[in-house]
Amino acid sequence: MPYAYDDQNIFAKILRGEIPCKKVHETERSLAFHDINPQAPTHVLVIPKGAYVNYDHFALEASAEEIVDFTRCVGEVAKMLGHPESEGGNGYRILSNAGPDAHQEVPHLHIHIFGGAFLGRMVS
Ligand code: DGP
Repeated sequence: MPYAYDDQNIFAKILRGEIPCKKVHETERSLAFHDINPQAPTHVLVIPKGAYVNYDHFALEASAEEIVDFTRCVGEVAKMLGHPESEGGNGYRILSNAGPDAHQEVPHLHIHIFGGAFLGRMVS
């Protein structure tokens, strides 16, 4: 089944400037902004500017330039926020929900970055 991207999703509207966001960082191909409903002291979302539904869509169909830009943007944001241990921080967590079993709410790829508190252990 081909990937079906809905350009009326909320992050597509943020990218088009139709609704506001609290921007943290922007690169040529990616945007990072604060989550509207933070689950940790730091809760930032990083999205590619391209129309990708989820991680597998992006990983399999995005260009090398988009993948490098997005991956770097996540790292840059973590660093800007001071969370990596190499920055004197205490660490952080990245997460991406894909599809109904993971309770993906917004059908545009986003990586959550959580930090600023002990985050507990995830199910593994
Ligand atoms: P997920 O369940 O992984 O699809 O998470 C979607 C996240 O998006 C959720 O943590 C709340 C956040 N969110 C939803 N609508 C908005 C919005 O309009 N602005 C911002 N900044 N975040 C939003």
